[in-house]
Amino acid sequence: MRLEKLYAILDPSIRSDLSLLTIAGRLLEGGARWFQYRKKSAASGEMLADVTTLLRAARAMKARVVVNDRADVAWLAQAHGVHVGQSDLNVEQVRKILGPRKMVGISTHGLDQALAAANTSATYIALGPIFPTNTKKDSEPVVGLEGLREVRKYITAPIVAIGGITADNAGDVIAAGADSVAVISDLLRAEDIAARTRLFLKVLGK
Ligand code: TZP
Ligand code: MG
Repeated sequence: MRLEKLYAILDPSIRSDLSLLTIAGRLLEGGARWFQYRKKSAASGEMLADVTTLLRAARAMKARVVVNDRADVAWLAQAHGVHVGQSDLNVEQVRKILGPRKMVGISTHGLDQALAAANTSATYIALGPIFPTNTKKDSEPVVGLEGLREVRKYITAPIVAIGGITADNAGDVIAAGADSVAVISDLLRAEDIAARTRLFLKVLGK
């Protein structure tokens, strides 16, 4: 499965002045075509409604939506996949629910976890935080570009780098071996989200 170079993480808590659909619309306008819905505080019913709305907008632009954590919500909404962390349902459990064709991604924080993930049917392996970030309060120690290079040596599966990635450092992250970059704050906090998205895609060579 070919992955987009930019993975926009839709965490609406970052931009409480804008609706989820407004944020998604601006990202789509800027050219983003791969999203993760991540709303830690939402009740299940709200998540399903959000993902359904998001999918309608995304599908019109041939964009994909992955749901953080929740295979039940992803299945009911017929989203494109699920992203799990180290303590969530594991990749094969999610795959049992979603089937072989959906995307299942997993967060890893270093070489050991990335190697373990490479032995699963994960569609992509997220690695991070690459740089310090304030967005995830309980984040693991920084992996760094050096850590990313090391993981790249051993892993052929697509690597999605995450954590502290900006339009300024995204080029270095790709040069260090990432296939894609996952971004929250540098996209969502931008005054002009569509313009920031365009800048990212330019830096990423898209
Ligand atoms: N996982 C590792 S770092 C992180 C997540 C969800 C947060 C990334 O956010 P930002 O704002 O792009 O640093
Ligand atoms: Mg999780």
